[in-house]
Amino acid sequence: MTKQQTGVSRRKFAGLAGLASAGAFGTALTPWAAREMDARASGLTSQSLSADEMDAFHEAGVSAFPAETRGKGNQPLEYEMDGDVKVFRLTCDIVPDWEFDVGKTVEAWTYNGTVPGPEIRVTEGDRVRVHVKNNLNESTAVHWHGLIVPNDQDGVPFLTQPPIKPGEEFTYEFTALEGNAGTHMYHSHNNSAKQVTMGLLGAFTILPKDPATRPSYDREFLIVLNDGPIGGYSINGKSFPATEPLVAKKGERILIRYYNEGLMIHPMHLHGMPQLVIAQDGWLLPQPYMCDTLNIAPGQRFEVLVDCTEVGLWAFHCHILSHAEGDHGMFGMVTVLIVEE
Ligand SMILES: [Cu+2]
Repeated sequence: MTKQQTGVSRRKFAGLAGLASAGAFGTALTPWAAREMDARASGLTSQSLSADEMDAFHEAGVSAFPAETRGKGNQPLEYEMDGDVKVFRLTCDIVPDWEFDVGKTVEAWTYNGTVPGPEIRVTEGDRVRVHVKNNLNESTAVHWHGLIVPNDQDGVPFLTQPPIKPGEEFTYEFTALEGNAGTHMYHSHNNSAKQVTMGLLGAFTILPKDPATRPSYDREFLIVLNDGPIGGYSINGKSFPATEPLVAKKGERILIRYYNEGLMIHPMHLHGMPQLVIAQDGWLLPQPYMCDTLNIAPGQRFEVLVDCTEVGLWAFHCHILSHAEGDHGMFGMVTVLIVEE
């Protein structure tokens, strides 16, 4: 199995999509972003746009995909060994200009400067220690969502621990229990409707000690959903066309790990090939099932396998359509599965 792929360039995507010559996009991005922002600022609606103007906005968005932006979440969090303990460090930091779409920035509350925060990845049986430093101007705490931990490590202020006040540090320590493998997450559990949606969230993966206990795959992708103040409807902290495509080769089996860190449900619809749902909230299903649209509620995680049998550019989006497309084209929870020959 391999870790998440590196991105496909905008130039390459334009070529695959049969859009105007790839070279034309070398300078298209900034004018597109400017035009898009002007249009929204001036309140243009479909009533005031001609069909050609609407088409131009839609084409421009796809042409800009995958648009490059500053900052990338889900990067593996490095650790140090202290004896047999894996020691991680998280710092809660405010980033004043998280770029969720081209030229569009917003204040984000982050772990280690990105949304989502870095991915913590351990193996069943690992002893884990996480130092959390709070550089926010309000208290926080970290909850290990989906992990079976001792009660005093569960991260709920006043219920299981004192809050981590501004400037303070708190250390969590627990064992990733055998049997608790799967797709989990970590996030703030203090003033959480604000702190989580502002960006204090991340993926926590527990790999099985024995790989044979879970289905195998060729590549994997993380899709962290959010619907708060960080750019609205987002995938991995970005809004289309700044989302990343999933890129696979024909014949490969990919694993998609979903996480809903938002406040709304998001039915994620993949064109072209079915999703085989194998796990919910980390737990392997006794009977995997096929679907093309998987509804994901806040707090839920799912693992699905997709057999990439069909070559092409397959739209992949939330099917609450107002989370994905408007008069000015696709935005928000939209990406593309690219299956290459
Ligand atoms: Cu949605």
